Amino acid sequence: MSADKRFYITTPIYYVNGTPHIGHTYTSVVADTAVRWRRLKGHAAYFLTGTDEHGQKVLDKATERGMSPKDHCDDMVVHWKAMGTRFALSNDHFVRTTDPGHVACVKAVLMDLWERGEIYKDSYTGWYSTTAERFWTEKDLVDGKCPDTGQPVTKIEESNYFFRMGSYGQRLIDHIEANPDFILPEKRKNEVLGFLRKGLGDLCISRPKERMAWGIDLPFDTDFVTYVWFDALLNYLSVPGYLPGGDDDYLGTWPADYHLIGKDILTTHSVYWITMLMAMQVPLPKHIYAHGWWMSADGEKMSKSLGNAIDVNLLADEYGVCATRYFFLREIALGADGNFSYQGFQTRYNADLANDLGNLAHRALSMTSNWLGGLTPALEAPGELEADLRSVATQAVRDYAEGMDTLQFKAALDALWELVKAGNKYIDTSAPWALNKKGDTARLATVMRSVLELCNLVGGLLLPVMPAKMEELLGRIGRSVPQAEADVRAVLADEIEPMAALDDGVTLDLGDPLFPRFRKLPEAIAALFGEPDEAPEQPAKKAKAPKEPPPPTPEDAIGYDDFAKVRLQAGKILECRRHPEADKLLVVKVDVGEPEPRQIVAGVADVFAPEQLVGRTIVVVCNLKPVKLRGIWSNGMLLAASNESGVQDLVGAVCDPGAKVK
Ligand code: ME8
Repeated sequence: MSADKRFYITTPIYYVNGTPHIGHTYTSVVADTAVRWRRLKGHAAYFLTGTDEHGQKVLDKATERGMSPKDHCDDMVVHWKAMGTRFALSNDHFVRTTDPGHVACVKAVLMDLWERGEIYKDSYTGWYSTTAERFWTEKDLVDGKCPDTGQPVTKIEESNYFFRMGSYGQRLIDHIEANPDFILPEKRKNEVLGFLRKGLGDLCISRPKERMAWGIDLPFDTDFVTYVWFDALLNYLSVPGYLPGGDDDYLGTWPADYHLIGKDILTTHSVYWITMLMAMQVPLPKHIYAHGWWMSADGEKMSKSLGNAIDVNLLADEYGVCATRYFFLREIALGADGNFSYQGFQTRYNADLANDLGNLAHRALSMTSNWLGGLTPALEAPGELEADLRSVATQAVRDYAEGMDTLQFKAALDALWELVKAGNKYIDTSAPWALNKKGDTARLATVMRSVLELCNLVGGLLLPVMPAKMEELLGRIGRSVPQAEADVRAVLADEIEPMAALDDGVTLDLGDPLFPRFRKLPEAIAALFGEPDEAPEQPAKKAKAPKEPPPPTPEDAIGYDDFAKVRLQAGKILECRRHPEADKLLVVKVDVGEPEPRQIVAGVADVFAPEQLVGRTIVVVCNLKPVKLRGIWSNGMLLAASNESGVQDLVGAVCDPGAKVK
């Protein structure tokens, strides 16, 4: 396989001092989608994940549980492997840093660097942070505490071994500057450059056993164990089979295309790891991609102690694994932070999966079953509408592929959803129900065939994102996964046009809707808050268009020009608190796509507690004159749905803040 068809992606290896949470699942799902996409394209793609089992944090947890560190790790690793099974992770290997092969590699690297003078012994006085597992100098401390974790530090004087990291500072700066996409996104690159330009010191890579003995012995001094990061980072090379002085077999996989990490571990990867590789004289990885953090709906860091942690297994139980994977990838661009709310999750689920994609599939299957005997019809009379749909598909495939290749999953899915929406619009415009009534079977067959082709194309393209659900969709239209993958490859290689893959006369399987709509939060989730229902769904639109007579004009009718004066925009609620002077009012901060959020005072405190609104995307009247309401400025108005008994819900939107509502 040529080098440009090889792909190697890694996740961080996770500490086994706790069980997996939303952040870990997120990183892993992102990496899994990237690797599945490469495999779909026919590349030899390798995906590595695993657990980081040495060091102080893990030792502390084992001690707390009254277990030996290894027994503790063996017990905890089960949860991490279970996350993989649950979320359909297709990793080629699961590494544990206690694996003998990994330990042997770490020792060999240390010995080689020691023999070549890259490691030296020195005595050192510094402030040690147990929580960050590193030393700080006096000037690094913030109010006498660890600048990273805010926890107390202890002054320690001891002999240790150091890696000559500082001698690679300039080379690292040069490399980053010469390779602008080495550290992504760009703002992370700038952070690393800023850090490096302050001057780079050497790295303490040992811990005396008398202080912390849970780690890999230094091969040249067994009174010490290896610093956990020096050990852990090497997993990316120990698994491909790297050994200093050995043959170059590991180059079948290495260099990694992407080290996918959270922004919290940028320095260890882009500085420690890269300078280690420079000293080891090993080629550097192609990209380090730091993604953002999932925060709670009100923008707090999630933690079990704050009670705002999200149980991803609950999401998977209630909405499905595939929907959870889809949400992660579509909701935020890779690199950005995201605020998680269950309501926001469900809104996206209903809009994108139940409505857009689910409807497309259900309409294709049910109309073909009802009117064409449930067999894939022939493309009998293609015309302009089909040509238009095909050109939308061509563009969407191009944009989707570009996004998937570069880990821009949100952009990729945005592009594909243009096609899904175009497919639904095509059905509306073609009106197959009218064709059926007229007995125009040739046109009806053409329309249904086109929509089924679209389902095949979209289903194949989405396999990396929602593997099980898309397999189900493809099965319904009589297509196997390998067939759909071959179709995608043929389209990407311009061997066939999009939407020209299916065979005539294949039996379809209607089945239940793929993504059933949720009218209210599932009970198990609502129970977390004691929470309200979603706004009731509008009755389904009748398929049949109304007959001609003009609708009655309301007495208070306005022309379009008047309506156009009202500037309606989508807005995301960032903060919400009670008005200090009025029981019925809430003070809301809304992102409407402007540089600063707007403050709006809204009379909905009877219906909503402030925390229920944070994270929701709503419709805002943006050109109302600001007014002061009980002493607080209100700059705009939220649209709410009401009946005689008062406000029922806010009018929601599923789009980015700032989008015009017309
Ligand atoms: O740092 N949002 O392990 P770790 C998004 N063992 N991602 C999050 C997150 C959040 N709220 N919280 C955690 C370690 N993550 C080391 C790594 S690698 C050689 C050693 C994800 O268990 C994110 O990917 O603390 C982050 O980098 C990783 O979990 C940290 O996992």
